[in-house]
Amino acid sequence: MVIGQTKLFYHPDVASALAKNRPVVALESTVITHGLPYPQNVETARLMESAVRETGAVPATIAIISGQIWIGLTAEQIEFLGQLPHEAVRKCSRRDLPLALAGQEHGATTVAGTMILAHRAGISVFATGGIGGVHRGHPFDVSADLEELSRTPVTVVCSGAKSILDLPATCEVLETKGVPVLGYQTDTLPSFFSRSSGLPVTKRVETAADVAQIIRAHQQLELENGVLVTVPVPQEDALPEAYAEEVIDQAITAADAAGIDGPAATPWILAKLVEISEGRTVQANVSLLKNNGRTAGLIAVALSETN
Ligand code: PSU
Ligand code: MN
Repeated sequence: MVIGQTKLFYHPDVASALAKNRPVVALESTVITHGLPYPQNVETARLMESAVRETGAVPATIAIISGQIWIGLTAEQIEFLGQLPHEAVRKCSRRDLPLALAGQEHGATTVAGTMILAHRAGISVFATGGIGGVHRGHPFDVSADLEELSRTPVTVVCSGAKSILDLPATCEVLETKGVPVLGYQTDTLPSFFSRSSGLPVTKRVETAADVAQIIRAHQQLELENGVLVTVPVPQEDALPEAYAEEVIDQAITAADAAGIDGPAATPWILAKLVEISEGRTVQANVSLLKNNGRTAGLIAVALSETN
């Protein structure tokens, strides 16, 4: 039997950075194919990669193209994925990866899928927008992202989770699963479009070097779980809390009325939010993605300096 022989295909810049132990930041691809509308999705992926590069780290956007796992995409590959209709790309969490490979399909990796492949590639820092969690009103719809955070040692830099989720329940699950939730210059968990959910984080940190020290201690303990770093959306692009709550309520009510659940729920609600807010949610989304790319870059650089 052949085990552990899946080939990873690397962008040359990523291969060379990894070979030299230079800092690399993984980026997910579901946000490109299922999270934002075209062409903002492609533009945002590009801006996020630039934000990582400006810190001195190398970005590695992860996706599956025709059944091949790519660690780092070219601009052409990002454009190709970004233009595909949702239905042409499998949204890949842990359970979906073998299906995409065996079927030689195109696959976009979620937070869970990206963590698995980043870890295989030897990348320990990953930036995204928001993680999945426990869905509001659907306590048994728990994202595979939470399970992955409990079993794969990658640091995920994000802006918390959207309040399309039950945030207190999501925090409880993270605690049970042993995932430290660090607040980057904040005492409270950010709620994606807004800077605070009011819920406390496990520990506030001030700098990338502080985060790097915690990651290093975590590695020395050989803990198998992940670490979550939460960064509030930049002030100037945050949506007023009451407004964010209002559009989210409307989107969830519409999803429930339409009978949408399972993996389709998050992309459906995100698209509905863009529609209801007439695009206002997109500006906040793009802004926090760039900022998280930059923060993850700073953390990866600080981590490489603690070697
Ligand atoms: N939250 C967002 N934007 C996204 C996602 C979550 O604000 O694009 C995506 C991420 O890829 C995340 C996934 O990992 O949705 C979670 O989906 P599910 O709830 O089906 O696990
Ligand atoms: Mn879900």
